Amino acid sequence: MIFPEDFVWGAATASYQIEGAVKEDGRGQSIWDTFSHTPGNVADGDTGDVACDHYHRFRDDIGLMRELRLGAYRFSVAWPRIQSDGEGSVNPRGLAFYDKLVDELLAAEISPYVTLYHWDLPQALEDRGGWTNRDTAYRFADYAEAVHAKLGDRVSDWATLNEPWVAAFLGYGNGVHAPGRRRPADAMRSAHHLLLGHGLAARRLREAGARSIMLVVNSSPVLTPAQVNDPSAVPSEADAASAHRIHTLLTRQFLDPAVYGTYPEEVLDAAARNGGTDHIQDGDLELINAPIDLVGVNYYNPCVVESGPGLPADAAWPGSENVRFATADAPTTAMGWPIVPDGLSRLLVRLSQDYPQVGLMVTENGAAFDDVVQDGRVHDDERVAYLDGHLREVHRAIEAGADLRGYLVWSLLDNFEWAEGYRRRFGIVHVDYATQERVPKDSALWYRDVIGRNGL
Ligand code: IFM
Repeated sequence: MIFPEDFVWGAATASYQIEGAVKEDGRGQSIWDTFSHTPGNVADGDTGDVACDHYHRFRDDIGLMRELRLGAYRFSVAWPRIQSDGEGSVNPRGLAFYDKLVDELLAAEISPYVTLYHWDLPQALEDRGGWTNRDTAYRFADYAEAVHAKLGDRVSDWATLNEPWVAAFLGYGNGVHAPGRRRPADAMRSAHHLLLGHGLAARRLREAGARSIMLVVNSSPVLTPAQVNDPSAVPSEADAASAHRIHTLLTRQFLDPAVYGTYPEEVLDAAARNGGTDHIQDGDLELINAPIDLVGVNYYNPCVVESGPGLPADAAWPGSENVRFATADAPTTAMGWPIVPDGLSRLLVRLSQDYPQVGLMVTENGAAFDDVVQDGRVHDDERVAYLDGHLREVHRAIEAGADLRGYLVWSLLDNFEWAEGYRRRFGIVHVDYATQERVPKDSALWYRDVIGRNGL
């Protein structure tokens, strides 16, 4: 299975999950600092204070990337390093870190893919309402422009937001993520303001000459239990309606406005029944509909649902009345997430049909397992099988016509897995948090060979 000649192979990380150095060089506080330091929010009381200490070890980490033959590295910029309070003057010491990172990557012939927002909102903005406040979208656009002004001469590939569904609905809906708010109405407002921030930032980036701009979403095919192992299974009308509704809330809520400048009716209806739609102002959809080049797809597992008459909406899913979230008949990762590799090809083919005017890139895919170091090696056969299975489906989607530009594994390093802390290891490189020693797992060596062959 050989991939297209210019197919991009790489790995992804995010600032708060790996950098540490939370008080260095003028970095302000983020909502994840506040949230993780609040007892009860994160497993084992873990925080990102030190994480993988990548802020100090990035040169060695790039050395590892080079050994693994990565062609691309997707990282995120910590907004509070650039503007400690989320607005106003730009902190040159914060920018200097990313400046060095980019130079070092380019020297190693690795293309930088910069994500501007991977959830570490400056706390000062949260204190003024966070993403429920329309003004945050405008502050985000200013920040995006400032980062582009520093890095844009060397970085061509930009992502505005990572997984706005997670930021809005886990952050403001069920409170599992920072800032830990639990109001469906806040989640709906936040989702809209995140999209507005995306559109405003995308326009500024384009005006400043960015070559490629993408929006990264967490997307999944939404299946009924029978469809998990049998794509041809025909669901009942009620189950199909539930699947359609969840697909709309998860994926179309973000991609329809970004790509077509429209909201699906179900989304407007969910907003109307959760706080109202006043926050959606005339002209917003035109702003959100800024031209983008790519949609970044983060895929881990399918979403499995069936209908359940009279069920109340899930806190993370306003608008999901009458839907029951079900389990898939499939093996699971250490996160308890079902492993369904062909969910990825089903998803990519569908997205390429629904949004044919944009290209696609798998910007995250990977799995957590309970890895152990034995005699200096990590034999993570399950992860190799997971990645192998999913890459076959990526290839299948390309053959089926999806305009798929690349694949980035999540993640380069074991890291701070949000509310799960450090106990969940997603890396292809093992990190010993006591010593900061890095050990490439068998999956990393396997991936290096896949990249070398440009195929499986
Ligand atoms: O670790 C996260 C990442 O930050 C966003 N996408 C999903 C990953 C695994 O949960």
